[in-house]
Amino acid sequence: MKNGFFRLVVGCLTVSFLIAAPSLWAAEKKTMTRQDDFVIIMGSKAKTNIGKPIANMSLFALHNGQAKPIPFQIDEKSPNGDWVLTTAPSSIKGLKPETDEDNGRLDANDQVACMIKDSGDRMDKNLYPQGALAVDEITLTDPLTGGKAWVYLCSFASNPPLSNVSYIKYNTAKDQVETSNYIMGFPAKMPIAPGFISINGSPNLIDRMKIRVVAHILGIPYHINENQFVSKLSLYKAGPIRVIRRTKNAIKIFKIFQTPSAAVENIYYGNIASIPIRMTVPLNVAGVAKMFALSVEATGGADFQNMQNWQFKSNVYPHWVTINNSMDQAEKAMNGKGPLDWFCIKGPNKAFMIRITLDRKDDGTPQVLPLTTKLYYVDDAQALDPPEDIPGQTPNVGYIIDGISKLNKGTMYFFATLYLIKDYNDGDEKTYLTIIDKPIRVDSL
Ligand SMILES: [Ca+2]
Ligand SMILES: [Ca+2]
Ligand SMILES: [Ca+2]
Repeated sequence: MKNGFFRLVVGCLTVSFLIAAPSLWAAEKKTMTRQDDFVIIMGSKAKTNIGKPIANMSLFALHNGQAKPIPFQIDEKSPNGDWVLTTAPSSIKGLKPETDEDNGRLDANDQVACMIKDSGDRMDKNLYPQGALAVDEITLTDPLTGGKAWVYLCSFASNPPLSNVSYIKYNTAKDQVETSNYIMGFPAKMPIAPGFISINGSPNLIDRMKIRVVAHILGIPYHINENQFVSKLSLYKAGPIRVIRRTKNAIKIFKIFQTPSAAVENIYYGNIASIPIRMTVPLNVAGVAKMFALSVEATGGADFQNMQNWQFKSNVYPHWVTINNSMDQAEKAMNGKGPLDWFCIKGPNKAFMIRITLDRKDDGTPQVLPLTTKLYYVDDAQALDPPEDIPGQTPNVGYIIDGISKLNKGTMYFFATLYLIKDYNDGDEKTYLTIIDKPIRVDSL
């Protein structure tokens, strides 16, 4: 009797352990607290789905015990690493949409994009979406806190279940991207740079983006400004997570000579605009510089408007100064300080942050360039800075880049990232800086 009771208890314990084990596994909850990052999963990480048609895929996350499709998109890159852009703007004739060489199948260099806020708990296999033929479990880890979350890339026979949520819209008629955080429009004359930025309902904050270069050759100064850019809109790819938009750009020098045109793809998310630039320096500038006594100083940034009484801070002087059409002692002192990593301008319920990254390649590996950055800051409506559309600098903020004449031959990477922040609270820039500094780790089996 006693023995029988004992056996019964042990039996029950074993049975309840067997039942508990899978549910304990499934109960591995999301501990990731990051909200603002986008996540890029390389095709190479989706080993079960690789080679399958992208049109049959969907991305899932587990919320409240249920697997649900989340917003995502898959963007292809060609074997040589160029974006495959599938749509031509209706305003432009003669552009041929592109296809990847595998004709729409997932391969190693294609990218699955989603937002970290949509990730979920870990999913037990018995909760995998019905009809899924292949599932890749992707683990996302915050390297700062160890917080974890999961998403699941799934292939179906056809008609994959999709989320109907979208974070961004590309209005091709206006050449404008629209999100709940911001609207950014591009002038037909110079579609590479925004001429209109509204954050969280603000009026247009941009006079124009400015690029000013002064080169001295044998002591003679040459000036280049953004009016000498010849920029043309090209193909794009739009999805619920991001818009990849290509322009083709050349620079006119001395009104007669035009550089070869280079394709630039800017990537717009719901809260971030990413401007990666890959430049190939065709010759050893340092050698030429010595021969021709060449020195080059470039300033790139934005001349703003409609920012009266907004506040400004940057890593070179991390205290708020006020934009009020006058340069106080602190503003004068910080102007010209470096190295400049980021600056942030805040207004009521919103902020605009810009960061330039020169110290890494597009895959995140370190890059060493002889370039230095300094803050350019002028808050003065009387100080004209032509060519401009709104006279005066209210404020005009940017990066002074030095050392261009020391560049060596080769390929270099240069990223500008714009953060368009809705409901900004003082100190939020820290969480936006971690997006690049401590990127979310993406792992798969
Ligand atoms: Ca590819
Ligand atoms: Ca492909
Ligand atoms: Ca101006």
